Amino acid sequence: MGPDRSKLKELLKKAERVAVLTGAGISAESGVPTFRGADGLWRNYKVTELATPDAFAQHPELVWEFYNWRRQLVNGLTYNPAHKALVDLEAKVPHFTLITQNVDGLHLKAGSRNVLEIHGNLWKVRCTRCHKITTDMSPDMGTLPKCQECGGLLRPHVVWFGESLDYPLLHQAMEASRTCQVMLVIGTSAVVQPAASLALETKGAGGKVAEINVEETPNSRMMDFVLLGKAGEIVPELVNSL
Ligand code: BV8
Ligand code: ZN
Repeated sequence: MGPDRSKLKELLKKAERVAVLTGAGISAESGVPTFRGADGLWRNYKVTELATPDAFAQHPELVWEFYNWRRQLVNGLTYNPAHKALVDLEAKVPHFTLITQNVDGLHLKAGSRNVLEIHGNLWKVRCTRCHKITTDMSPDMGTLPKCQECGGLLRPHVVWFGESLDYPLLHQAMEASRTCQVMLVIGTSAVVQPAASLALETKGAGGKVAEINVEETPNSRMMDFVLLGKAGEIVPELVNSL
């Protein structure tokens, strides 16, 4: 284990408060395609244009096809050793917060408890008329699913580009970032805001930040530790040695 990792291990051992931020890269080894991996495209549609309120307003069937495709894909997959190791880390640290950009639900499936799904969850739907939020695990919701309560059109309960995050959740994520001694940033390209700025909150408050990724990102130069490699290998090795 290099000098960097042993120093990070010492910090994690002593830390009262730890925060973790994850992105699509932590689910890559489970078979969930990353956004960058697919060049940000689905059927030649840019995801940043498809996952928007405008696209849903104009083409709700197409947007539902996109989310049903992801439901069917994720439905057949499960968590990997990196997700599992974070469950173990949560048990070893007095105050632990897991902030995820992923909507695949694999952290909760692995058994993580204090999880902030700041971009929502693929398995939840919200009525566009009465705003009722329900969990529906069906791999295919059909083209234009309707609300059981009021018959209104349902939409995926995820945060689309151009939409604000749920404020109480974002506030919790900011608080956890500002008050932790160590933040692990795992498998994210650090492009999408405001998630990409959470590590800055930790640094600004005097905490240490460590990036775990198969490659460098725009945030690497501001990191205290950069551990290059697969999350499924590095995270279990780091946590099991604590
Ligand atoms: C908002 C849910 C108020 C839906 C998602 C400031 C500047 C510029 C733009 C903006 C700005 N502020 C706001 C914006 C606009 C926008 C934004 O950031 N745009 C980007 C494209 C520039 N932000 C918003 O719209 C946010 N809302 O700010 O509201 C507002 C509104 C308008 C204007 C101003 C303010 C809402 C953002 C949330 C959007 N919803 N998801 C869905 O999933 O369908 S974002 C979605 O994309 C994910 O949740 C995630 O956040 C992002 C993808 O990023 P990653 O998860 O990092 O995945 P990626 O594939 O990119 O990278 C994978 C990484 O893993 C890579 O680094 C790779 O090397 C690594 N990796 C791969 N394999 C492994 C690995 N690492 C380790 N191990 C491996 N095995
Ligand atoms: Zn309704």
